[in-house]
Amino acid sequence: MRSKKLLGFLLFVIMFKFGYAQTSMINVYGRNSELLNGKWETIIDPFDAGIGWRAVYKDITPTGKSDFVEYSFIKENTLNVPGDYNSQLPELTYYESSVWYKKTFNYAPGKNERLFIHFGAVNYIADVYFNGKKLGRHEGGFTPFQFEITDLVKESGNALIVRVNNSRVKNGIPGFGFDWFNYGGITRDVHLIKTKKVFIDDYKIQLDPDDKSHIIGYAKLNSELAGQKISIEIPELKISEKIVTDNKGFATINLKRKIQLWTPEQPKLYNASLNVENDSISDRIGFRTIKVNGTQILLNGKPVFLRGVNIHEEVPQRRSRAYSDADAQVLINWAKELGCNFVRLVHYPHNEYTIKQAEEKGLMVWEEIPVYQGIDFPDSTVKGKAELMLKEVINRDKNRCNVILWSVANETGPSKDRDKTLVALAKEAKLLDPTRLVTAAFNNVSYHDGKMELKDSVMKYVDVIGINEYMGWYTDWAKNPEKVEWSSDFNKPLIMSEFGGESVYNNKIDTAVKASAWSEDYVVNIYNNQIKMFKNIPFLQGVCPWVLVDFRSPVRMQSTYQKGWNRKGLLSEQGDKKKAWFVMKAYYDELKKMNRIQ
Ligand code: GCB
Repeated sequence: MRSKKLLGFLLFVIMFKFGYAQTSMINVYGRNSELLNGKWETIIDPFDAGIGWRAVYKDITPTGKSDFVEYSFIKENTLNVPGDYNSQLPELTYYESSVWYKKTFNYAPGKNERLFIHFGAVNYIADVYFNGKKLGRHEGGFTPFQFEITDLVKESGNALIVRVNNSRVKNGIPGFGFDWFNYGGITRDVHLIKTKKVFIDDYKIQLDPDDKSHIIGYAKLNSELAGQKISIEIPELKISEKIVTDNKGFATINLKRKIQLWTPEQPKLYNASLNVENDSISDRIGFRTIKVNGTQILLNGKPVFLRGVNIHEEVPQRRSRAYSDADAQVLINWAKELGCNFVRLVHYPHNEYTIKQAEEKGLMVWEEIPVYQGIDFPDSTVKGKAELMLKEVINRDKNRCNVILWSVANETGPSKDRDKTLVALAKEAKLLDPTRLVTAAFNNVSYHDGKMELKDSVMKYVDVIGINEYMGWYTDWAKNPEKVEWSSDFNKPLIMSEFGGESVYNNKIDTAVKASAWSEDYVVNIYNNQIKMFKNIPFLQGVCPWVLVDFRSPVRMQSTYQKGWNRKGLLSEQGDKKKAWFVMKAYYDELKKMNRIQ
C-alpha cells in the first residue's frame, strides 16, 4: 500500500517537472492579449492513432510526388474554437475520444516581449505542441493553463497543435460517471498574451475583513526582482499609488479610503489598473466582506439569506457548452428574473464570463470543483489532481468579490480516503484564501427520532454546510413536511444546495400524486412542501433549487420523458417556465418582502 502511494507521488512529481502546463497568470482578459479563436483545422482520431508513428503533431504535409504522408491537417476540416466538438458535427454527438486541433498564426515580435499561449479550458486532457515541440499536458476540463513560447515563436507560419481527449477516466476528476453531458474540446477562449520581460503575474485587491475602509492585497512579479515600482490606480477612489517590490518580487497593498461596498442591490465595481514598466493590467474590483457568525452568513456584516439556483454551464437550446459573454447573460438573466441574489455554479468551475456577469448583476457565487460522486479516492493521484484544480480556480477568481464560497465536493460517500481528501481540500482552500467561506454539498442526512440529522464527519471542516436532499422525488417524506424538523450538532449555517423533481414542460397528465408521471403538478407539490419545511429550519441560510434549466445527461435514459435530459429544470430546454418556477419566484418575492435578506 505504502509503495503504491509512493509510486503515485513520484508520478505526480515527474508530471510536474516534465511537461506539465503552467498555472495560468490571472486576468487574461485585462492584459495585452489577442484571441486565437475561430476555425481550427481538425483531425478526428477515435483510436488515438495519431499519437504513435503517425505523429500528427509533426504536422507534415505531402508536397512532392513521392511524399506518402496520409495523416495531415486539411484546411477544409475545421471546428470552431471556443466550442465543444460534440455539438458541432452530428457524428461527434456522443463522441468520447481524441480530436487533434491546429491553428497557424504569424507574429511580429515586440522588443523585450514575452509570449504565452493561454487556454481558458480544454476538456479533459490537452497535449499541446508548438512548432513541432511538445509544450506539455494539462488535465482537467474546467480550469485555465498556459505555456510560454517566447523562444519558439517565429514571424510566420507558427503551428499550434493540441490533442484533446474527453474520455472519462476512472481516476479523473470527475470520474467515470456524472450526471451532465461530457462535452469535449477546446471549450473556452484561447489567448496569446504579450508581456514585457518583467510583468505582474498575480495580484489580489480586496477589503480588509475587519475594516471596511481598508483595502489590502498584493502584487507579485513574475520574477524575484527587488525595488520595482508597481503603480495602482483606482481613479474613482482617487487612488494613484506606487508600491515597491521586495527581494521576492512581491509588494503589499495597504490603503485607506471611503468605499462604496458591493451588495446584490448595488453591485458597485471600480475600474482599477496595475502597471509595472509599461506592462499593465486592468480590472473591475468590488469590495465586500463575507463571514459566518454561528449559524448566520454575514455579507458586509449583515445577515444574508441566499436565494439561489443551481446552474450548469450549458446552453440547452443550442445543446452545447456555454462559452461566451452572450451565453453567460442568458443564464444569469434567468437567475435574476427568478429573484436570486446567489447562484451555485455546478459542478465544476464555470467560464470567467459567467462569474463576471454575476458580479456585474449582483449575484453572489458558489464555485465548485468536480469532486463529484464516484471519485476514485483510493487512487494515489486523485488527491493531488483535486488540489491542483482547487488552486487553479482560486487563483483565477480570487479578485471576484461576488465569489463567496469555495465548494470542495458534491455528494461523495464517506470513507477513510474520501474523508482525508476532503479535509485536505477544505484546509487547502482556507490556506489559499482565508477571506472566503469553504463548503461542500453533502447528502448524508438521516431521519432519526423524528428529526433529520446532519451526519458527516467532514462537516466539521467547512464553514457552511450544503445539503442535497430530494424528498418527494428520490425518497418519500418521513412525515408531514411542515412537521419535518432538522437538527445539527454543528453551530454552522446550512444551505439546502439541491432539492426538486422531474417534470416535462406542459405535461398535464392529471396527477399530482405519482412521481413517475413527470407532471408539472407533481413537482409543484414537491416545491410547496420543501418551502413549508424550510420555514422550520432555524439554521437554514440559503436554498438552491435543482436546477435552473433542463440539461443534457446521457445517464437520463428514461425513454418517454427524459430522452437524454435531466428534467428537473424550473425551465424547459427551450426556456419555457414550468409551474415550479412560479412557486420558487413567489417564495423569493416573499423572502425579499420579509427583508430577511439584503
Ligand atoms: C444530485 C446531484 C446532481 C444531479 C441531481 C439529480 O444530487 O448533485 O448532479 O443531477 O442530484 O438530478 O439527481
